[in-house]
Amino acid sequence: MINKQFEKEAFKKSVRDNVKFLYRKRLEEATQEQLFQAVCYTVKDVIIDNWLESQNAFEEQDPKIVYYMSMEFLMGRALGNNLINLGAYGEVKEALEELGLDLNVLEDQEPDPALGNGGLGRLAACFLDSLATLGYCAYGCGIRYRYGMFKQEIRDGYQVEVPDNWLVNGYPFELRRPEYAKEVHFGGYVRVEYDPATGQNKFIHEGYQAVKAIPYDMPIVGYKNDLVNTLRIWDAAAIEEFGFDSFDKGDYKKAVEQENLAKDIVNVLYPNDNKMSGKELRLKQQYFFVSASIQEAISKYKKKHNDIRKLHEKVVFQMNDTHPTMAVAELMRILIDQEGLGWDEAWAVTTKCVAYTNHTIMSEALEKWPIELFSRLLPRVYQMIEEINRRFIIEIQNRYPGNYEKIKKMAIIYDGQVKMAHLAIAAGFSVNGVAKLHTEILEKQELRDFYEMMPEKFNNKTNGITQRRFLFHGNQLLANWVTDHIGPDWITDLSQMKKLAVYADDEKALQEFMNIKFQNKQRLAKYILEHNGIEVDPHSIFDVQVKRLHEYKRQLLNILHVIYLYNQIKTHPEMDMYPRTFIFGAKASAAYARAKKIIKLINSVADVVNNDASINGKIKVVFIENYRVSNAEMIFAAADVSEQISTASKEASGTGNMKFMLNGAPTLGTMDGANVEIVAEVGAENAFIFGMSSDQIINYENNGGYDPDMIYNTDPEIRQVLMQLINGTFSSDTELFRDIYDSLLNTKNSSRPDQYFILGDFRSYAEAQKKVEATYRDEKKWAKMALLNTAHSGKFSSDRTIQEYVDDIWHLDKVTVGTK
Ligand code: GL9
Repeated sequence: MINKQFEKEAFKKSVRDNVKFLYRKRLEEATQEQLFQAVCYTVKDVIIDNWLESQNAFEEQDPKIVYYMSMEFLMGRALGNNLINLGAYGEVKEALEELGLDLNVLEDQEPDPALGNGGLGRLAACFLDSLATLGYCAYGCGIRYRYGMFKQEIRDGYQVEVPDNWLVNGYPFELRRPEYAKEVHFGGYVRVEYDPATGQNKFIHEGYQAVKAIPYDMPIVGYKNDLVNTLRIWDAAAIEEFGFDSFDKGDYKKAVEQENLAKDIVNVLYPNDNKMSGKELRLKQQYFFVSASIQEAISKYKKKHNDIRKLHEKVVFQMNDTHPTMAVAELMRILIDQEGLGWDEAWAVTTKCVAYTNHTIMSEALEKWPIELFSRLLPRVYQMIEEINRRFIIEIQNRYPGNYEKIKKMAIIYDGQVKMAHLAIAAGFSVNGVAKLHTEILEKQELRDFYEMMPEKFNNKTNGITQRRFLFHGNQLLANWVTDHIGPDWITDLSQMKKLAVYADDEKALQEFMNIKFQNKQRLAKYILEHNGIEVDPHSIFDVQVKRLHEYKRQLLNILHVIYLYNQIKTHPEMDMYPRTFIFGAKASAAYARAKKIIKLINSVADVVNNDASINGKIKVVFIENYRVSNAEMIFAAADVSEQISTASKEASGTGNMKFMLNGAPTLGTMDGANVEIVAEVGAENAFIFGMSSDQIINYENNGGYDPDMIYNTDPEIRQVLMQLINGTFSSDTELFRDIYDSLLNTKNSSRPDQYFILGDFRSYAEAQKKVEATYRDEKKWAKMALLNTAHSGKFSSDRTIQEYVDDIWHLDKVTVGTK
């Protein structure tokens, strides 16, 4: 570490001083939480120097900047990650030990900044890490939710949502930047005024409610390159002195309204996964951060450049899903109303500045806003969209004369709704999916008409993950082992991992590899005992499914299979089954009743199975409470089997699958999302693949013909499992799981029986599970498979993904900070 602050003695003194000045205490008197804060402030001092230097470098080198616009950034804890990226983790750990402090305990004091739901938000966080590490200038743009993702408690087997007040003790790494505050306007009306000077109409937005957007900056530390980028998340406040027009002065009621509006906007993250909420407040949140971020990007640009027509040479906005896609219209509004460009000029700039990433084909996730709501809340922005739509329809007509079907399918405004994806595609210069299969499905199915009309916009960027958090930090034993064998280059070049393949038949290496896995399993077992009160055997197979709870991810298939295995042991007590621990972790959206019922089912099955002495502990079921980034790091490290069992075509990519692979857990999965590419990298012989293909699924969906009742009627073992949902086996209330039962069959209550093909894939899944067990019994074979998964995970670094975005979409310039 080059920074003098990390000289051990200076570091120790700084920690002591911080404890003294922040809390008026001596080190020995401080609580762990206070010590955590003190250490963070010391680390922040180091970061601040690099942060300032990075700003200087950006000033001097004037690189093109990407603004990654996202409603969600699921950052995970910062302390450990910052130390790793500063290259100071070991030294700080040592210095703290000399002070009698344990870095791990301090790290555990940090709340997870959970400003995201799952994969989409975590992807944004991995991207920021890679952008800084690769030396690009990037801003994450988002919202500083007062309450992030709820904390999940399990009470009596049910999920209970508890508010996540992550800011109670203050968050040490953030910086408030009131000097960069912006105003954002809602409601009101647009007055048209003829301007005789130009002979043009002017559009004046009046009678609006104004909110002040105040940015908070979080440092994004690049790996050992002294570069520090910024995650800029916006807080909302009422307008006090500035911007209040005289008409409003002294209007108490209005002042209170504005106060409340501000509080509401940033109050809470919507806990939805792959589903749009359709709430007015959500639309406000979107516009709030989009408008503030674009204003900021433009004012930054104008400090150095005077021709707004060349904005695209220095600025690109990446829209993370449809959530920020009103950026298209907001940029048009600013360019026209504030910068004075004509429509065509503004359009030429906008369409070179904005790019869109699609993250799902789930139709309930596609954002469509009623025009009534949209035009009332954002009247001027809505006018922009109307005009974009009018011109887009002309284009469609020119291209497909007389084909009104095309207009119906592609228009931005249709049936009284604004279709955000259509807006993004019409204006964006790039549209990308997040895995090969996903992009193909977009092109052939979901966005087919758009692809046919503008194929040049479409491209794939297979997701990735940062190895700095998900191996170096989360699995330090394996990280050190890898470095001992192939050197440290993998930390910034994951393709190096393939060098491990030479150890695939080296017994000593395999033993060490599995021994590390065992130690990680012990660590997780300890966590499970402490947090769930369940004792699990680290010698058993740790079979893990952790991800959001959603029907398409099919946790239900997994738990039904557990019931099936349980039945087998009960009917064949002599059966030789390798002990297995089925580990689940998942939050369900607070309003998703069936998903929450599946959590209850998992816990009810756990109750019965874990307490049945007659099965000799052969099966244990554990539902880990409050699955989040911090415990995820530990869980991936400890997994033997990675469950990636979504209905083919539904999981756009998945990123957990990559984290398991990196940590040496073979995939048990369907040919869905990035699983397809994982199998291509590691080889089919090193994964357990089952189930219908996405073509088969899509074919059933388009043509019917799938009949779960047929399976129910002809397969007595499956029938027995389903009957147990409603015959009191897992609950004395026989109605408790009726809805789940009904959802799988053609009953009077189900509109789309088994729409996720759980029964259809059941047998094939059970077969694959059998193969898992047989393979695991062959220790050497398993070890080799596990090691080869790590060895072939190189493609799935977000460093690779980001470099592809840079090469194909963003065209950023590398920045050097200091001498690095
Ligand atoms: C998601 C997809 O469902 C995942 O398959 C994908 O890996 C990620 C990142 O591209 O995006 N889209 C989406 O809405 N979510 C995803 O995880 N949901 C959440 O983030 C909760």
